Amino acid sequence: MQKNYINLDLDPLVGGKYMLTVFHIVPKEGHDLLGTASEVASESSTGSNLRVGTATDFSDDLNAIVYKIDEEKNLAWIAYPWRIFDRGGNVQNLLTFVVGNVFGMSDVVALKALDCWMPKEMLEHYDGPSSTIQDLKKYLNIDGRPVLGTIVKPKIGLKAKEFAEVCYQFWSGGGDFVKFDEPQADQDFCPFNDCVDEIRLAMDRAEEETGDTKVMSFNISAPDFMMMQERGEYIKSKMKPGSYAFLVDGITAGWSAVQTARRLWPEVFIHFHRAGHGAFTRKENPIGFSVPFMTMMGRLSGASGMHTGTAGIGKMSGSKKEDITAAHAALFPESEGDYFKQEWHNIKGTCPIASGGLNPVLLKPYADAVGTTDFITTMGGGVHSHPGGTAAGAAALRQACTAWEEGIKLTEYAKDHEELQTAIDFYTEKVPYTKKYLE
Ligand code: CAP
Ligand code: MG
Repeated sequence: MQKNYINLDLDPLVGGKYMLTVFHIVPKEGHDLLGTASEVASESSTGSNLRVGTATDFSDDLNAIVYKIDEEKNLAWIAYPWRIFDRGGNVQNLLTFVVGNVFGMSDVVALKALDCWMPKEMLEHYDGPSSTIQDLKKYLNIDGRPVLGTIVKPKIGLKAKEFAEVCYQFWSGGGDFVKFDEPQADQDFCPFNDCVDEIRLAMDRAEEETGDTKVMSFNISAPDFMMMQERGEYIKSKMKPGSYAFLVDGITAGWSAVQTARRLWPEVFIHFHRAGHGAFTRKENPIGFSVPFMTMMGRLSGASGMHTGTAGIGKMSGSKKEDITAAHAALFPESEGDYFKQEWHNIKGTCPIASGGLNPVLLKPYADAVGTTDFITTMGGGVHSHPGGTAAGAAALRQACTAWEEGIKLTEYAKDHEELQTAIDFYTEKVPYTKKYLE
């Protein structure tokens, strides 16, 4: 028990001094919750496992403080003087404190950051998004509906011309937005610059034929930030302004990669892919952080859009409640978590990106669940496996969206929209979880 890290009478809102967090904590056998929480607070702020003689009154005032516990639910509320975090809006440093070493502590058998709250005084030091879903929709001339996207599949293995052809097919079928899959980068069989060049040709062709603007989300994640910058600048040199987004694998490339992209290119939509997040967020994992907590950090880091799951509808794990909480934490000016209500003040919204085992039949259930049209959906298998091919898959997606916008039952609307009818027949058979959503 480290008493210097406990104050159950603390007013956590005093003077906007603290970032507030709530953790699920299960102490190891024979340890109590309050004592263990104080060890977590110590290790994640100023302390160690022993009181050091070198501590000063000033350093003690920077201690994280356990200010509330719930022994029934194994919850502990910890207040962090946000002044301890690296100046200049560094999300990586914040995470190194709050969800860093503590994950390795032998005192705990479970430790998960569930929610957080940040005062206005703190938020003013962080970037948040610059380019937003509103900018993207303005470029795409979209109003009142989500951005309809796909991921080039197979996940890897297409040559540059083949890759671009998939983009062309989706765009020509009526799709708005294509993304690189999360590991697509600069492979020898699909050199990055060649891929960019071919995609520009494919986009010009699709725009010419459809009369619509299109967007490509290029994965610029790279072995170092210099190369990431090189890739981004090459795209800028070849693509029309507004026609591209930069995808960053925010967990594997890192939070600073996201912030670097946000700061190098404030005019570009920064697409935060969260591949790897399951190691922290899955409910089976006792150590980590929740999807809403992670998403709030993504918004703080300046992501314009971030994958937030499919609200229990698609192929990935993730509960409806948690994914919708995360989507709202990303987007809304005021979001309600399980433990805190966050006002985002100067921080613009990050749009939810719904992806993972979706197909045109599943657009409506997600759109109804998330309660906004300011989201992007990306369907890979659910478009490129369409019996009519990618363009037909895109057409089915557009038709499903129109049906939803006009409040027409999908099966009704499909009667005179053959790509959608084919999609319904195909996906209800091939993707069992689809059937229960069919109206
Ligand atoms: C989806 C996807 C996305 C995941 C990401 C994939 O493809 O491209 O990366 O959905 O998951 O590689 O699986 P499909 P999340 O549409 O073919 O499933 O959005 O949950 O981070
Ligand atoms: Mg993917």
